[in-house]
Amino acid sequence: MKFVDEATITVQAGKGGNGCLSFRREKFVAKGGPDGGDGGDGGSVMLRADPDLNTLVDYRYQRKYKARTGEDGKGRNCSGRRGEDLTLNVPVGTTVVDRDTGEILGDLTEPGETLVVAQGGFHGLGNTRFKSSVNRAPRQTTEGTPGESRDLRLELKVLADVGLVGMPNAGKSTFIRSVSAARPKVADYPFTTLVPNLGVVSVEAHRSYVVADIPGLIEGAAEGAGLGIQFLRHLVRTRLLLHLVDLAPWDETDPAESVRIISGELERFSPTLAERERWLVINKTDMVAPDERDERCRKLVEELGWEGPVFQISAISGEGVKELSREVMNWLERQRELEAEDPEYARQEAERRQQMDDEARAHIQALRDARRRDDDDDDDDSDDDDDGVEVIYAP
Ligand SMILES: Nc1nc2c(ncn2[C@@H]2O[C@H](COP(=O)(O)OP(=O)(O)OP(=O)(O)O)[C@@H](O)[C@H]2O)c(=O)[nH]1
Ligand SMILES: [Mg+2]
Repeated sequence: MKFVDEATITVQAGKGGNGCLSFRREKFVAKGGPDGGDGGDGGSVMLRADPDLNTLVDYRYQRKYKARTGEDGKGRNCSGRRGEDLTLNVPVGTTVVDRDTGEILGDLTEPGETLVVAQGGFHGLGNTRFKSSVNRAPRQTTEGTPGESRDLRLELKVLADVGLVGMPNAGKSTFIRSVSAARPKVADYPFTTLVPNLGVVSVEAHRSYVVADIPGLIEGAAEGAGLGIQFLRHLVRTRLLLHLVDLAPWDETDPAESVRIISGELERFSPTLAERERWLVINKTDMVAPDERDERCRKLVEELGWEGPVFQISAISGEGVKELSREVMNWLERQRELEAEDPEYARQEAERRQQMDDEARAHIQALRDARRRDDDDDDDDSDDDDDGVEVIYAP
């Protein structure tokens, strides 16, 4: 299934049914009273987080969604039937943004969670409702109100505790294969991984965490080079980043330099993300003679002035992998405890996440705008993205 982490759709709720104007007509009853029923409410459009979905691909093909209109009221005081709601299933981890206002309408992070994204119209009243002692034959009714309509952007961010970052070929996918049952492709060329992969790492029974392997980053990624940085947004929900670096790259590039490049890209993408807990994981230690390993790693750490935790592993042989995995588990558990025990800490953490999310969204939007400006230079009739919506730029 194609992994798609962004889609734009239009949702339109149903209009409310109109109230009915009607009078009772019966044999031998000269003036029957009013009997016009109310209309039915219009159907709403809702989104529901479905744990069995992991892509927004369906929303790339169909973009317009409409809920049913409420039925008009009828005579004999019959109310119209309400319009059926339309429920759209989206993957857990989908954020819903109103494209016109930029407002975040909601974040569907729990399986089964639902969110009304377009409220159905309210029903109109039939003339029965207007009967009073002074007006026994009211001719008044009201119309159903229109349903809400919205342009939405759906953004999927995978839910993982740990994110892997690093240059292409650093061994991120090999690492996730060695710690979990996930089987992403591994190859000796850059950009093997094109979409995020998730792996569940079981440290022991009932102790597990989720790790996300995202495509490699290169210098200039924050400005769109390589596969760009839109994948970085998947990291904003993680708590811990593992920064993988190849200790002995075949092209003899300097490992310290590649660590710095990635740090720079993270910083440009989201300063808050760059400040998150990040551990240096020096990979491919098997490529260096045992008596040189420690010394080369020490030099690397010293050159970087790295102050956080450092691990040496060989993702391919599995050396050091279990130890790292256990440390990750312990750290995550401590973190969860802290959040559970200290409401102030939990509040700050939520704030940091929000900050990362805002920075990520602003950065991606800026890139999108820049791309659009480039397109406009080439072609004056160009549309917004590829969804056929015409954009009018404010002067
Ligand atoms: N010798 C050795 N080779 C490794 C190790 N880890 C990964 N490799 C090799 O390095 C190459 C790249 O590994 P991947 O896991 O695909 O790297 P990646 O970081 O996922 O790369 P992208 O998906 O392109 O970003 C493959 O040929 C792996 O077999 C290791 O610990 N030792
Ligand atoms: Mg990979």
